[in-house]
Amino acid sequence: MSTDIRKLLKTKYPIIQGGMAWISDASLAAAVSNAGGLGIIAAGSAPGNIVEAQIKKAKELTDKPFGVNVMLLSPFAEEVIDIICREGIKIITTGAGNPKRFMQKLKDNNITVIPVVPSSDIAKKMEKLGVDAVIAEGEEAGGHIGQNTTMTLVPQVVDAVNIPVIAAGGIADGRGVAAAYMLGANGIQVGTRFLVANECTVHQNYKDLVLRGKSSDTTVSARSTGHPVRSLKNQLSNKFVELESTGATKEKVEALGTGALCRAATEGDVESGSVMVGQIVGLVNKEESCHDIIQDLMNDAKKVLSEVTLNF
Ligand code: TUI
Repeated sequence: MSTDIRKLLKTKYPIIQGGMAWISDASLAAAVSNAGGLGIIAAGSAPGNIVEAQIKKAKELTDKPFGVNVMLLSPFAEEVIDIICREGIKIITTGAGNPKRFMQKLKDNNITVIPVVPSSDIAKKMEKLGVDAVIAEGEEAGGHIGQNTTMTLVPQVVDAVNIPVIAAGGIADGRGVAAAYMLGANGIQVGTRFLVANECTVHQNYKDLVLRGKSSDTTVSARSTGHPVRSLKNQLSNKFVELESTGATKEKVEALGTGALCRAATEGDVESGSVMVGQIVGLVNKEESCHDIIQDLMNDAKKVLSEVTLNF
């Protein structure tokens, strides 16, 4: 399906900024929207009033549309949805669960719903719920992930559903964008590369590790909880290995993760905190504006596609 996703996103370019809890705030979201992509404020596990303040701030920073990412494991998901409706947000992405319980309210408020899906079965389930598109996110991504790679997930989701598919996980340059389109995607979501955007307010210690990190520096923790998370190897990830090898309860393993992303992202404690990044981190080595990142992604995708030669 050759849908022009820009019509659905109401953007100049077919690119969504990944919703990164504790990181994608009004500053990043507005900068991405001003640069022609769809900026996203991540609600994460924050209470409604915090998300509301970020929405109001983003409205001051941009007159372009932006969205909110609802992390469905959050105890505040329902009040965040209510604020989204009240503030007139017209597009949301969801992560870490099934948005079914909110669909009626979202549709009643004419909100475009784009859930992240880790498998083609879940993509089909989401299509039946009446979502507008899906983000097929491979396990290369940072943060909470599924078990399929982007390379295998995207074409299978494309074949499984009749709604637009946005590819995510492992995309940080024009080659990745071009590859996503070759797999049948109608658009792309980028997270890790925006971590080092000038407008991204994440702690500089976090940015420095992204700039220095290689793909083999990431690991997946907390598999035993059913909510595996990809992050950079550090003191915390070693503790997860230790704890999980003793057969600790799900509750104990989850407790180790509590507050860890906030510690890294806002306090800069990148040893005892969780530095969530995707495997493409090794390719991300330059701090620049959201405008320059988006221009580079789009222009380079066109260039590499125009230069493809199939020698067979
Ligand atoms: O949500 C993300 N990435 C995240 S959320 C997050 S905060 C967090 N911290 C600790 C534990 C859990 C979350 C950090 N990074 N990405 C989108 C995503 N969604 N990845 C995987 C999924 C997903 C998984 C299962 C979506 C749906 C699903 O099941 C739906 C169903 O029908 O059961």
